[in-house]
Amino acid sequence: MNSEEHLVRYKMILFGNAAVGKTSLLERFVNDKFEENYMCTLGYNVYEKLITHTECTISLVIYDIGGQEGYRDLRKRYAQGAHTAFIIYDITNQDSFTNIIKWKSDLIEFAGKIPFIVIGNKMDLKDKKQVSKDKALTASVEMGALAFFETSAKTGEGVEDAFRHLAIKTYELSKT
Ligand SMILES: Nc1nc2c(ncn2[C@@H]2O[C@H](COP(=O)(O)OP(=O)(O)OP(=O)(O)O)[C@@H](O)[C@H]2O)c(=O)[nH]1
Ligand SMILES: [Mg+2]
Repeated sequence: MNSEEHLVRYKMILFGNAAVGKTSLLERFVNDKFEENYMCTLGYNVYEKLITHTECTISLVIYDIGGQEGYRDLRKRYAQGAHTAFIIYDITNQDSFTNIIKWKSDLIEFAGKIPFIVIGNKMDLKDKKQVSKDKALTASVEMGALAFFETSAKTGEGVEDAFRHLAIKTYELSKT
């Protein structure tokens, strides 16, 4: 069987504080674009991207929901039935890192115990870095994340790797 014949579809959600770069990561990954001006996501948007793996093609259907507190009910609704997730912070914003614990508990409450990866975004802003890689890696392991990646939606560094890693790991876990 070749990979096109075997299509697997996963619903993915992105959790993290407002302005950490959820929409920017998706725009880079799906459309290879980057926008400097911040436009907070009003409600939600849905993206789809195919990932080719040796055994199958994985379709990621990705829900990008605004990170503001007021969207909690919307997040709860759209997180239902999700198979996999990113929990994202901004490496230049300590508060966004402190909150990843809260995002993980929302994830479990809304979607159950699904696989997730922790992402430290905006790695291009090295001069403004507030959260060390070591600290974030330790926290990710303690939280039970599948992996930890630093990314830049601006330069594209790490973005493709992070999405691919999550999609393939989610597929491998579904076989066990
Ligand atoms: N330098 C830099 N800026 C980034 C990066 N990712 C996002 N930004 C900027 O950060 C701001 C917020 O990005 P968004 O992608 O809108 O953030 P969001 O998490 O979707 O925010 P909400 O929709 O409000 O939840 C924008 O001004 C982006 O240009 C990055 O990797 N590097
Ligand atoms: Mg957004």
